[in-house]
This record gives sequence, structure tokens and C-alpha cells, in this order.
Amino acid sequence: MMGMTRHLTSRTTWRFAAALVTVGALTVAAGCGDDKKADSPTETAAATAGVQITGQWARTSPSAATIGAAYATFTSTEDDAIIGVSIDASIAKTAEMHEMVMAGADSTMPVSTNGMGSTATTMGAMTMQPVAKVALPAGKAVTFKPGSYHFMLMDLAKPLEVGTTFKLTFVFEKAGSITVDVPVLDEAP
Ligand SMILES: [Cu+2]
Repeated sequence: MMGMTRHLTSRTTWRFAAALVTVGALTVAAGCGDDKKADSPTETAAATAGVQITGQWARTSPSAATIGAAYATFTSTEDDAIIGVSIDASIAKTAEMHEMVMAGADSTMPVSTNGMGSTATTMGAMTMQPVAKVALPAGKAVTFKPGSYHFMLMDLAKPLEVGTTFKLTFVFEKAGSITVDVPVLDEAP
């Protein structure tokens, strides 16, 4: 116990003014051309309770399109599940949760190849179907992305234009409803 030596420590107090370090977030990403297709988000969820939603975006829609698609990554602190999605009628009539599945060879559903994570699937043999529930295991990031789970925006009120945003509400089994602003982009962020 050295409680009597306070005066010594005061002499060795050093102040480093402006020890402010701005860390450029621009790590030179390994953007080089190895066949890296999986663009998996590496962000981890903060230690807050509930579900964290990151990287949400919607693909711009051609003016003739009546459906749109939106994507996001969900990370829950506890075992949860996403059980619904809703959208304002000023954007689209309804929103649905979809998954891509292998379908019969007669499928003519056009599938965007943009961001497809898998190289082994035959594009023409995949189609999508509504899904009622997607599990969110605790601590595991679940990404909705082109070629996988996605949110389908049915009967768009107007085309989704790059630079705009709209609100999308996700419903979780435990975490309840969470509404986020979804930017419209050309490509995945
Ligand atoms: Cu779909």
C-alpha cells in the first residue's frame, strides 16, 4: 500500500495536447481481382439488445417495372426471426419476404446475376417464392441479397429512383417492429 506517495505521481503527469488521431477509414481494401464474389458484410452488431439492421438498400427499378426488391443484413443479439415486412402504400401496395429456390426447368423467371453469391447455380432454374419466416440465430448476421432472401415490393406506386429513400418496416418475432430508411441504389452498397 503506497498511499503516501501521491506527491510523486503529480510530478510525472504528462499532457499530450491534441493527441487526437483521426483514423482514416480508408483501409486499402483488397479489391483486387481474385475471384472473390462473396461480398459479405463484415460489420458486427453493436452490443445493444434486439436486432441491428445494416446495409439496407433497394435496387433501382426500370420505369416499366411494377415490382422492386430490397435487401438488408440482420444481426440479432438473441435467437429471433423475421416474420414480416411492410411498406407504405405511397411506395408499393405490399411487401413480401421471398427466397430463391431451385425450380423446374420451365421457369422463365428472370433472375439478376448481380451479386449472386453462388457460382454453381443455373440461373434459369431458380425462381422465388414467398417465405413466412427467416430465422435469425443469435449473433449471426443474416443477409438478404440478390439471389437469396430478399424483400419484394409489389405493385410499385412509382419507379424506385436512385438517390431517393423510402421506409420499410421489418417485423421480428421478439424484437417487434423496426422501421429503417432504405436508399435506392444501382448496386449493392
Ligand atoms: Cu421476389
